[in-house]
Amino acid sequence: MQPIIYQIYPKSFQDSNHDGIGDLKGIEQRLDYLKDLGVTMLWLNPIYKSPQVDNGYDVADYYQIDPSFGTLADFKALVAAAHERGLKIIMDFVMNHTSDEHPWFKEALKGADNPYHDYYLWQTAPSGQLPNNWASFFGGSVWEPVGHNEYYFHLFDKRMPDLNWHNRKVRQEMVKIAQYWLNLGVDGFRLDAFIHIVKADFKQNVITAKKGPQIAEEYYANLPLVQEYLEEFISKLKQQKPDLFIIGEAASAEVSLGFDYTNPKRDLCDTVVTFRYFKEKPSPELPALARQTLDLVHLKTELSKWQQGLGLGALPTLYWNNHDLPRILSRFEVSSEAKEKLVKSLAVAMYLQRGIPCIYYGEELGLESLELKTVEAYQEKLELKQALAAGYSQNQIEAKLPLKHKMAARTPMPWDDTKVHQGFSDATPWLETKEDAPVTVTAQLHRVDSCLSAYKQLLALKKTPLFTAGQEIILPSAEDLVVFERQLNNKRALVLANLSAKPQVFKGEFTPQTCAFKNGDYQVVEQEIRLAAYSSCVFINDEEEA
Ligand code: TEU
Ligand code: CA
Repeated sequence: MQPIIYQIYPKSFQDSNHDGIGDLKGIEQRLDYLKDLGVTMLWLNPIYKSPQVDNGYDVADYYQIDPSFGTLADFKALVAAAHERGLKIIMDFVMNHTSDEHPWFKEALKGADNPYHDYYLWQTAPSGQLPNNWASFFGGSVWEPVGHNEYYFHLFDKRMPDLNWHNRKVRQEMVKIAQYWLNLGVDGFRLDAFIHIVKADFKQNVITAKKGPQIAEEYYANLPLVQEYLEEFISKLKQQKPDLFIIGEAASAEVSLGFDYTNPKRDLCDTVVTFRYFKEKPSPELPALARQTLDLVHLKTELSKWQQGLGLGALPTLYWNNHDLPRILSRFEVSSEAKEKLVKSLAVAMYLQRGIPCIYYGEELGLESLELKTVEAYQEKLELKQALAAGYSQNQIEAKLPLKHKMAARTPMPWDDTKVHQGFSDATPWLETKEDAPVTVTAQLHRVDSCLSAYKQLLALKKTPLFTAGQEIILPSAEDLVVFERQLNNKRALVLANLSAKPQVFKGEFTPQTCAFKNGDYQVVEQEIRLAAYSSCVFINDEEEA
């Protein structure tokens, strides 16, 4: 199965009950829009019952929908309505940790003799010391004290204790939860942070002269046993639903691990999301404030490694955005006139490659990271403090935050420029921006040259055999130019995208025939294709007819 995934951040997609929070009924109301866009699978960020310390990644009850999103009946209705339209639904599966409000953890806190104690990870340490110097991804130590020199382990927020996957009961519970949702009709899962479910021996410290806790993924990411537990988990689910779709979040995975996690000979992921595609160019600014400019050479190298390095049958994930990254447009210094052209060229450069597109809500409009109404809304206290300490003024910080912060990429979907809050809700949205988004669905829907129209055309092209099953050959090109060929039997496509403000030239042996997609301007002069700033085009040759 080769889906085209659309990622919905449920809080920000569509509110249906006037509380400013997106919900399941709201998503259901927008299914026709999604069908029309041409995507085939919806991934919902977590909607389980949760105190929302980390926007739902802190699950208090895996069997319930959080009341802010609706009810189980709403969920069933959504699945049915999606399936009626041929759209599949996958859920975010949070398997590395629970909320501290989960009943298992509340029981576990009662003491070492409680049967749930071993569902989590514990260590003791002499007074005034920590069990080791490993750092949490959310800042500070991974260890949180609970009295009597006892500590529990948390890789993310301290209110998100990590589960003990060595405990067979934990593994069984996780299978049971996934089976429950499969019974309700879901088509698969996005496995959250699965690479972290196994940790090294806690007795090991990171060797460093630096003081304080240190991030050290070698102790808590991609350890060999992860694959074993993953296979056990997925093989059990496949017994129930053989065509289940699994997309694993493998942020730090290199392509060789990508190969292992998607090995079609085993019951593992269908595809994984690596964060390695995107690298920032160095900047003199404090990291918390710098624009995350894209290193395109690095991106092209990584993409070609993933194209070549995955086993036969496994496909890379193709994406520009997700809820943990600044929106892609905010990584470019681009004039407002050129933005739409760039958005389309980015889509050409990524989604026509061999692999599984994963489109983040709003990107089809060219939505950017937006400035939030209050600094607190960024939820990044640590970096804010660092920036203030480094002498930046509050104003400087506020102006720069949207360039970097994930919360600025989670703003409400702009549906309608004629309605209050752009049609997202008639109440104040849970996350407020300083200004309305400069793009909306209604403004783009009937414009043939809008970003939205280009996405529709490109997704239709993507569904043709050449772009689904065709081989991919990445061609050498100038730094800001992406050029590749797709081949299937006698059909060939040449895809070119200029991601810069400068004109670019490609020299090749390809004789362009049919232009299947054009954005901006190009000229073919003998063996050269000249592309204007931010322009892109797709040529298709059918050699039988040539
Ligand atoms: O993100 C996890 C994630 O990106 C890390 O696992 C990553 O491996 C780490 O930062 C090192 O590179 C997921 C969700 O996408 C995120 O929104 C959640 O906050 C997080 O898990 C916790 O559930
Ligand atoms: Ca609502």
